[in-house]
Amino acid sequence: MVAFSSQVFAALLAAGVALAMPVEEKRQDAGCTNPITDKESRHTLTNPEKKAYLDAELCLMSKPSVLGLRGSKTRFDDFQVAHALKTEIAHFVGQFLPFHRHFVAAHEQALRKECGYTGAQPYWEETRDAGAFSKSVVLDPIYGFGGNGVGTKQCIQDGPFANYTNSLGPGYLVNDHCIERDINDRFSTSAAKATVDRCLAMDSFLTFWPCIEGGPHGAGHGGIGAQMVNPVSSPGDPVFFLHHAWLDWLWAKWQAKDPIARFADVGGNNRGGDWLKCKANPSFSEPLVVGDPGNTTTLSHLLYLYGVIENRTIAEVMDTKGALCYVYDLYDS
Ligand SMILES: [Cu+2]
Repeated sequence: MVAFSSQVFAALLAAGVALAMPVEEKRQDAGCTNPITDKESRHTLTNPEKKAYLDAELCLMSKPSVLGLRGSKTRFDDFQVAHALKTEIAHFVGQFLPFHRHFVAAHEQALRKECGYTGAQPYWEETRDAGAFSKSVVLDPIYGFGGNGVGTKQCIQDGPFANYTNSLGPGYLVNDHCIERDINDRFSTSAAKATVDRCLAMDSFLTFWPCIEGGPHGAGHGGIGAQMVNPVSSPGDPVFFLHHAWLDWLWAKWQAKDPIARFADVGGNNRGGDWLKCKANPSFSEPLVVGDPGNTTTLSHLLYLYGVIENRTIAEVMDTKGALCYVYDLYDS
């Protein structure tokens, strides 16, 4: 198995084979009788709601790491490192969408339980900004994530996260650095309505998932650039979670077209026990019990998250109104 690198990722993007990631809003009672409704960040959230989310993220960044994973200094870093540890087994495989659904929900749950956040997970409907990420209100310096990186280090200069020091990245490096961006409006065109609609028209998970991972996923990563284009360390830029919540919203929209069939529709290649045994770096190994150690991803696959949150099977996250307990407004766009 060839390890990912930012160069490989950039090459894939250049070839139009972008990686995918999701976004959303959600949850919180055991029987899911009162799910949280996730909202579109750009148009639906009020400015005080946007600020509440950003403040909660700053809170996570101010808390010490509780997991002690490699290179992690803060609670925010815990998520970035867990994603790094998952990189090679959660991308370009059948668990891509389920894993990122679980991962974004875990981050939201930390905002709620550890930082008193009471809102929902915002998603960034990137179609509205396709080809013009540089002008998006999501990158507003007051009510957004701040703007582009500047200079040779590509450090963001404004917004709430301008002074945050990432301790991991690029890639697997343990290395203090700023949050970097290198916005590329051309790459962001993969978020265009025509591209998204083509994916939503697919009739099976085996065609829908690669379409999302290859087009819209790459739009957010390549369009924001720098930190975000690195498949390992991209969650070091907090906009990652709005990007992946959007992909999650798209998956939920696709599932809602035929819920009985699509809440059970998963598949694709898998990296199970045999592959994990071969991993060169034991510090990145997962337990060999992953639920489905074969070569095909099944509903039994365990979405192992290194203690960031309780592990779930894919079956448990297929319907957002299940264990994760959140819903979306699945409007047409
Ligand atoms: Cu990812």
